[in-house]
Amino acid sequence: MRRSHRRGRRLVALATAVVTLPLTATLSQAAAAPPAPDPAPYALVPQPVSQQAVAGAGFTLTPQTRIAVLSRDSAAVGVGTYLAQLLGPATGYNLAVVKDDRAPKNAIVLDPDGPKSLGDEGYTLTSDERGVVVRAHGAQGLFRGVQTLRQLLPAAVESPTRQSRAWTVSPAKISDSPRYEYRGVMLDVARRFYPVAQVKRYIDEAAAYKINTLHLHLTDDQGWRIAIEGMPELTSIGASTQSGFTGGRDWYYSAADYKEIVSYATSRFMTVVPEIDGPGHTEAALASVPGLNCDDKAKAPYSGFDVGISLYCLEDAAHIGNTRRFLAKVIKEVAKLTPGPYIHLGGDETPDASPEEYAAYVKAATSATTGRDKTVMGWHQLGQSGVPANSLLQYWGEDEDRESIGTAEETKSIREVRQGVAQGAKFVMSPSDHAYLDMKYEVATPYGLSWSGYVSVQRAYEWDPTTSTAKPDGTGSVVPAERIAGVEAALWADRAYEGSNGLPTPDTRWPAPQDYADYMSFPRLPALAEVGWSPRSAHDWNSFRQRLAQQGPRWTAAGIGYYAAHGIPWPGVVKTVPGAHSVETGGKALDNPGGSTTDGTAPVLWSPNRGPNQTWTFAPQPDGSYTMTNKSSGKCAEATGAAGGAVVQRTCDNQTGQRWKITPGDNDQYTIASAATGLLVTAASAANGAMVTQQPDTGSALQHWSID
Ligand code: TNX
Repeated sequence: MRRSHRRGRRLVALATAVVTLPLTATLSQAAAAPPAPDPAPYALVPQPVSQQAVAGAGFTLTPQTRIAVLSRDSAAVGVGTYLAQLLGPATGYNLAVVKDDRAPKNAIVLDPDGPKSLGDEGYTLTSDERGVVVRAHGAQGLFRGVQTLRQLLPAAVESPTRQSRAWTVSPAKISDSPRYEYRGVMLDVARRFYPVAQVKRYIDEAAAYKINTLHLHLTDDQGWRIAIEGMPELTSIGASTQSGFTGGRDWYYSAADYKEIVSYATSRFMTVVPEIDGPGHTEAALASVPGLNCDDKAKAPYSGFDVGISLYCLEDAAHIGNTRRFLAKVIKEVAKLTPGPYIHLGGDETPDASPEEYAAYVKAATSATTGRDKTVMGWHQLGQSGVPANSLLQYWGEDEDRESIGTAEETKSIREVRQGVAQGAKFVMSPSDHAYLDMKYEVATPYGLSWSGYVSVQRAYEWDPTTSTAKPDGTGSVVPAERIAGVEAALWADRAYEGSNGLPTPDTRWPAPQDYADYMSFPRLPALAEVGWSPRSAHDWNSFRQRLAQQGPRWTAAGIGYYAAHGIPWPGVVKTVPGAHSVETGGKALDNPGGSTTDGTAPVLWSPNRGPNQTWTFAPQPDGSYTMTNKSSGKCAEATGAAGGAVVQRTCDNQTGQRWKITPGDNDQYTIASAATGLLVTAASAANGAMVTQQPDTGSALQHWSID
């Protein structure tokens, strides 16, 4: 990775003579700078625990290359077959998978009899001219290692059609294992129904980044998506709606469909966690089963966009009994179809439930679950009522909750987490302001919501499970580190339509669920996958963005409609300083507060959203400097006074006080110096609201800005 940084800087420095500054090197420009010897020309996501340089050319596949599985174990042989199928379309090779071959030559060797110390998912991978060896303790570790092997091949290997080129595996020596055992992604198939084929495709996309759990949000107000024996209304009525759609006939998974999803997931070493949400988010059940309502009348099927609107009737013993019998039947059937250990019981957003009603639900749902030998999973709200000690709670609070920790006014979320911890529960971290894939990336994102802020790729990456329930300074975690089972990205689908800054109109465009999923998940799902897999010590945004950029061509080859987010040096994309940009340091953007149009207003730092008040147009001046005009105000950034003077906005006058010299540095970042004072634009801190002044060059990171 080091090389590409250096290469970028060199080229940018050369280019300062001309007015157009490339922010990233293009492939043709790269040829101009002779590359230094490169220990790791490949870019892996998630970053492995360790990788060593290996000299030499790497292993080139031929049609005769064999996939040699050093075992007769059917699961291990299955990984071999999977690998052959993965490599087949693009290479055009029909690679032979051989069992128990003891002296393989010209082979990719898969050895499932590696040391137990590798754990269930760890592996080692060595590749050189002679071949490739992936070693693990069992088939699952081989499967994870094969995902790494994929990324050592050219991006074109992901193409579904034959590409004629050499297929060389980069030389490498890798040793790897996950940080967390639970690395999940949730699909909201209740608000938008994903046909089986689209779920399978998503499983493959997620497995490529070593995600090992698929949480299916099967029921919500807008739809019930799983057939339950003996209750045909749940699907004939409850599955006839989606958010924004009515009149469906087959918007649910039959038992056979669900089994097909589960077995496909199993073949990708992924556990399916089915969620039956309650006691809220139950309008579809209430529309199907009259006795779940207090007036014993079925509700009308719901296709709207609200949350927190529904509740099972838990007011009296008779209705509690109805709910209990209903849940017992549903959970029995779901447990029967689910080989994985968990049933997710929801528990979120029940504004109208009294503590007694909520507790009645939790009691009914948890006893139905443990009665079928399944482990209870649920949103962290379940902590407010008695849950079994081995329960797994999913935390979805945000940075604001962290600010309340240890104060007299801890938020409800933090109090519920404390209760869950006291009961012995473990936790999966899905902080909504980092891990919710339905949050918009930025103001202009066509789908999604922003109630938890904008979740840029950097925000999806820059967090840590051990501090998601800690104070802002990282101390005092409410969940002890040993109770953290892992992380989960959640792709809700409330607003899976274009133009979702408002509610849909007759002209609204509805993307196929898979297009929505691709766009919202890539590149953020790989960011979250790295948070869950890679050691904390490997966590580094600059390294990640360089490696992530190299995944882009893989997604293009695979037909994944990803969002080419700003801030990532996608290969072949040339960025220039002239034009409109977000100007960022410390993960925060230069922001004209409230889009002020007043002369003298000082921009501050704020969470990036790429809205007009965070958009600055750089216009080149004859002396090589730039003016910076804010898009919301049309005013120019101006230096006031000497050292320590604020940067303010003022009506553009084209004087030197409004001209800025842009100088490239490391990591595609720049210093911005006043042409009048020579001082650098400097942020006081990386906090929201931090002042921005001019200061002498101190080398501080808060004097280095990305202009993207
Ligand atoms: C909150 S967070 C929900 C979902 C919505 C989501 C939209 C949580 C457990 N529930 O019902 O789909 O926000 O972002």
